Formats: sequence, C-alpha cells, structure tokens
Amino acid sequence: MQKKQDNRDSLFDVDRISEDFVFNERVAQVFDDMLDRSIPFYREVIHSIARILGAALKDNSRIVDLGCATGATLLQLSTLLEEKQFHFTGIDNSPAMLDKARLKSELFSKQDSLHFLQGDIMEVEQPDTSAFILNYTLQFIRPLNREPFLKKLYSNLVPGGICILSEKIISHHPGLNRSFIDMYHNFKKERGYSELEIAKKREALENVLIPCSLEENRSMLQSAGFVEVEPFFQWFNFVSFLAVKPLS
Ligand code: GEK
Repeated sequence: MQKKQDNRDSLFDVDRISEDFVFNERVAQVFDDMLDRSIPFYREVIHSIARILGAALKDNSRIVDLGCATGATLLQLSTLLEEKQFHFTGIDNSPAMLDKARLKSELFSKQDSLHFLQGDIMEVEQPDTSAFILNYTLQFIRPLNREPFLKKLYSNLVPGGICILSEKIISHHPGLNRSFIDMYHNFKKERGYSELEIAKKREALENVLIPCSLEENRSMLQSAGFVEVEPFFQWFNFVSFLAVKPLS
C-alpha cells in the first residue's frame, strides 16, 4: 500500500522493505520529525550549545556545522544567538538535506546569516573557524578516519576555538550497554515508534552508524590536540562533549 507523503517519520513502517540507511529525499522529508523522536533531548542539547558559544565566542565569529542535515541546529542557534551576529555555515553531502535546509532558512528569513555548502566533511577546509559542531555525524565516518579528521578540524580552529561533539555511544560493560539500549528503545516507543520500526531502523543502521564509547571519543579529541575535553550532556547512550583548543 502506498502511503500519503507527510512529514512524520514512517520510513520503517511495516510495508517498507529493509535496506541500508541512506540520507536521501525520503529521509530528508521526515528528518525533523525523526530528530525530535529519535535523539533524546535534541533541542535541549542545542540550547546548551547556544549557551557555550554565546559565552565563549566574540561577536561575528565563524561557526561551522558539519553534517548539518536540514539545518535544524543552525536555525535554532541563529535564533538564540541573534545579537552575536555569528556567521554560520552548514556542510553536508546530501543534496536532499541541503534543499530542505535552504528552504527553511528562507522561510525563517535567515538566508543572510546561514550558508549551506554541499561537500564531504572529510575534505573540509575552513581556516579561522571559531567553532565546529559535529552533532551525531562523526558516528557515520569510518572509525579509522575519525582521529585524523578531528586533527584537521583542530588545525582549522582559531586559538581558543571550540569543537562540540555529540554522539551515540556504546558501553564496554555488556550489561549496562544492553540496558542503555533498552532505555533508548523505550524512549522511541514512548514517541510512537513500533517495536518493528525500531528493529528495522536498527538493522538498517547496523553497518552505517558505528558508535564508540565515551572514553574512546574523549581520547580521540585529546589525541587530536584538544586539552580541555568534558562531556556537558549525557543521556544513557548519547553524549555531547565540549573540547577547547588552547590559546597558545
Ligand atoms: C543535526 N547534525 O540536526 N560528509 C558530509 N555529510 C555527511 C557525511 C560526510 N562524509 N557523512 C554523513 N553526513 C544534524 C544531524 S545526521 C544524524 C546529523 C543522523 C551527513 C548526512 O548526510 C546527514 O545529514 C548527517 O551527516 C547525519 O543535529 O541522521 O543520525
């Protein structure tokens, strides 16, 4: 049965066939609903990022969101931090996501402060950036490439610059890992996803989203050069870090 296209995430509803997860047109259409129902405290994390950036960065600083998807983070940040006149750039390799991001930034009259570029974040060259945001994106990069990539971001940051890293994580304690995953599945069920949808999405993400542990993410950031590294948010198997490049 063909379903009416709307903005509610029903990608893994019963009548859909299983396939690996890709950031295509169908995903972009329902992505904002997916974010709110699949990422615990998504909006609150962005609020906390706004507090960090607002306190740490000078007016007119450059902020780059890597894997910006439909621009939800940048739209919220640009609204919360309007008076700081930051320059926001979002980079993503999915044209469907960027179409949606550009459309939304026009709808909210933000096209002067938000810029979106299509490209592979691995190739990023954004010297003099004051903050990089990697919200739930590093987990899609091949694990072996993550540390060299973070090193590159570090070298593109100004002294005192910031890297925000939010990731889904695993625990190396099997019992806790299982129970955190169960907590997360309950979170999704409470938001209207069925058991079958949750299982199918999990399967589709199996070889696409590869989570590391909190310690592994922290040590990757430190090996990249960041000295001050602390989580500022954690909800079971989701964590957000603040990493700061030293001033000298
Ligand atoms: C948010 N940060 O709203 N180059 C560019 N983009 C990429 C690459 C790559 N190599 N790999 C993946 N992406 C967003 C959510 S979603 C998270 C980020 C999720 C992009 C991909 O196209 C997608 O838009 C995004 O990274 C990941 O907070 O879907 O779980």
